[in-house]
Amino acid sequence: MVNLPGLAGTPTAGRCLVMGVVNVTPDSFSDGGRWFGAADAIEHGLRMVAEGADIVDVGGESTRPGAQRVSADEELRRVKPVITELVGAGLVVSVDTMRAQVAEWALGAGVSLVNDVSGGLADPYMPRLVAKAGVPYVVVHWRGHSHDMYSRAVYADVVREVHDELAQRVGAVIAEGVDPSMIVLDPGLGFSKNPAPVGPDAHNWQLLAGLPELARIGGRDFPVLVGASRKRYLSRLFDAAGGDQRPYTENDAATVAITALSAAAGAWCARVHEVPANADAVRVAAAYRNARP
Ligand code: PMM
Repeated sequence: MVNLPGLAGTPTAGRCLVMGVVNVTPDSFSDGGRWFGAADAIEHGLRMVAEGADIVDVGGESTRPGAQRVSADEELRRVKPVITELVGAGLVVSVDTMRAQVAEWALGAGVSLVNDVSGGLADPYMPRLVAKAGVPYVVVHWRGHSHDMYSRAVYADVVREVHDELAQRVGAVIAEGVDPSMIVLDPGLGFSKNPAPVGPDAHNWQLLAGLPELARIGGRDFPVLVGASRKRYLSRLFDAAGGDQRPYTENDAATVAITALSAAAGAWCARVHEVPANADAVRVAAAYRNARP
């Protein structure tokens, strides 16, 4: 994997970056409703940066399993005041959206990168727009919208298939004009992945273990963003009965462990809900990497 490149518009820290999540949604699985009001969301973003986040990721559409889509107007209504204020405060802000219309507004407002969980599949206008803006583009592995994504969690070899599908997306977005040096790859943990903790269907775990392989496409090592925070596969790991009972908010310590492992493996950025311990973890991983022969 790439050793921490400085992508245009994002901080170069010599370590894995920390992206703090601001979901301006009433229904995200991980923090639904907590930051739905603009004032709360703005305060949350500012606090995360004070706690050590390098980037703040603002999204107005929930992608939790089973979620139905909101309109573009509603998505814009949610994110506009938050992005405006956070960019105005001098933060490095990314917009988490699958819609070119929302990304276009956000780019005009000064966001530094576009985080598209569909990797350009949900809106065919997105890659060209991002190419024109010349900002980093987070291309996430995705097989379809959230309302029925678990039906698509079928893989014979998840690392190879996610790699190959990401390679297709990389080819497609480059064909639309995106500069390869602006592409960040993301395995899309939880998106059409089985949350099983062990066995052949432990897709999220296999992807985490295979990050360096995933990132190498066409002889090039792309930077990788890992969005592991609080997700359902973590709950499943700790639920002895194999169900899904542990609340997402109790997965923060496990998230920190994943951040440390991913950062030690060379990840470019970790997207998290609770910043302080993850900000420590990326520094621990950097010291560990620097000490290696
Ligand atoms: N996951 C969610 C939303 N946005 N963006 C990227 N790049 N990677 C992810 O894994 C990702 C994402 C869903 O989680 P949330 O509801 O906690 O934001």
